[in-house]
Amino acid sequence: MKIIFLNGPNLNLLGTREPDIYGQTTLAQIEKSVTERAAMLEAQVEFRQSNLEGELVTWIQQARERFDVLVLNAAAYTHTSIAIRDAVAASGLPTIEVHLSNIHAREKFRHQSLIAPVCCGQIVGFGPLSYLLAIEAAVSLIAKK
Ligand code: CA2
Repeated sequence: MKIIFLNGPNLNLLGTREPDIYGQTTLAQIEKSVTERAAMLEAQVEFRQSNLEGELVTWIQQARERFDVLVLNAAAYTHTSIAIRDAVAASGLPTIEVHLSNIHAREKFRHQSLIAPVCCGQIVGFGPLSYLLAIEAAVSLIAKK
């Protein structure tokens, strides 16, 4: 089973700025813990980050060929990108939306996700644990197929 984790703009800054909102864990540390948990579940993971909307769209399009599940933290594009939503819908891949913070408890402009309606589910607000919960959800989705 292969799971791709795609991360959107500014998530490369995790652990280096605004620790009060996003914590002190870096994206590389999240990737390490996700990879370790995935190995226990006999899943393979690939982890990528981009600040570019078009690059994320291309990766989503390509993911259809090589992966069973997409885990997506589109960061700020969650709230703005019809292009990413359309790519997720077109990919036909089961997609799990994740966020570190609870977007529903933050500014109003973060309450809406354009991506949520084309996802299987949304995991928000647990910090780096959101990503580990997403692996459990991904494995369970595939097992049910
Ligand atoms: O909570 C999340 O995971 C978000 O996707 C993070 C995005 C935000 O725009 C979404 O509303 C919720 C922001 C990612 C920026 O990450 C930073 C990390 C450290 C310093 C500055 C930004």
